[in-house]
Amino acid sequence: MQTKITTKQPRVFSGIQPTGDIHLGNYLGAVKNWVDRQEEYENIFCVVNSHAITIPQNPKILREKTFELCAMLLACGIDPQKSTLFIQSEIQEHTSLAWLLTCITPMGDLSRMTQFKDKSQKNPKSIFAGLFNYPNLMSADILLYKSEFVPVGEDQKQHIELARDTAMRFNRDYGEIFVVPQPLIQKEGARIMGLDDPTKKMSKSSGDKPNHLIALLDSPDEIMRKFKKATTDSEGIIAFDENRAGVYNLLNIYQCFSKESKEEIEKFFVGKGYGELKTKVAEVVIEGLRPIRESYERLFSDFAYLQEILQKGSETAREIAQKTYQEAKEKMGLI
Ligand code: AQP
Repeated sequence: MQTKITTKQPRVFSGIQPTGDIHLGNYLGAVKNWVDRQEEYENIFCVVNSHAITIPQNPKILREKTFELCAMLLACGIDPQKSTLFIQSEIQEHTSLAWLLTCITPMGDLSRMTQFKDKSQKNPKSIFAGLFNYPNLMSADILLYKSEFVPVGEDQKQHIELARDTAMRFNRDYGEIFVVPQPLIQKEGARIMGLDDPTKKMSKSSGDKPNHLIALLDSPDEIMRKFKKATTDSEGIIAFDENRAGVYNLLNIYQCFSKESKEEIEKFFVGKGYGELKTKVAEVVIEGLRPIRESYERLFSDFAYLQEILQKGSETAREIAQKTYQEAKEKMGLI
């Protein structure tokens, strides 16, 4: 039997790393869904800076990016009246619980994680144990809050499956305390691909390639320029065909912003060329991101307000996290 918690609404937890510039993939795959569904859930969102250091970071930049990302989440529409927002390293129970979970997670399970394989290939000279153990920290993030749902992009599905296995293993071997979480993955936007190479997911860590990603703070001119350079194909037909990754990715992005059906979109583009497709996609993205860019400037300049929200967020989160960690620690026989 799964542990149930009695709140009015089901609880969601999700996080995002301050590893670079938040991009369209992060927004459409995760953050937009957090924002749009705030009314339905009890929401806990976290800037996961302890995850960021699984790849070497410049400490000064990491600090700046952490606060920038907090401001960006508010600019995207995270409402502090409806959601708890905090910075992961402010709550030590995340790393403490991660250790307990590390002690019950088979090495074989961790070595199957595709993110570990991808990221270690990208950084072959700096593969540290933290990167290997990343999924246990993520399980701790989720399980600490007894979250029922975890809204993420498709790339995180495997990690959530691991968190589920870990929760079930702990509950079976030490006693029922954890809720077994479920991923919440939207169909549209779940996997936004790089504009330069639509066979690879859009990723912050590929942000050094000039036309790979659209950052939420890119200027309208930059957005237009990057879309105009997006890789397509030579077929010349504008249709939702998953086998034609470049055009499919552009249409997918268009749909996320325009909210029209696939049929309406295909009808609209009948007889039009790729040049017009790219311009139209860029236009809906520019308009969709405009309010975010404007709010961000305002929010980032009010550091006292930002700190107040994060302080309150930490207090709320800490109360829940301490209680769960204490339960887990006792179950495992730690003094
Ligand atoms: N391309 C994507 N399409 C849809 N969703 C995506 N997400 C990431 N990339 C895409 C979702 O964004 C949320 C936050 O991700 P993260 O920052 O915690 O880590 P990540 O998944 O590793 O994202 P990046 O951009 O690829 O960062 P780096 O390069 O630093 O690893 C998650 O819900 C994720 O699914």
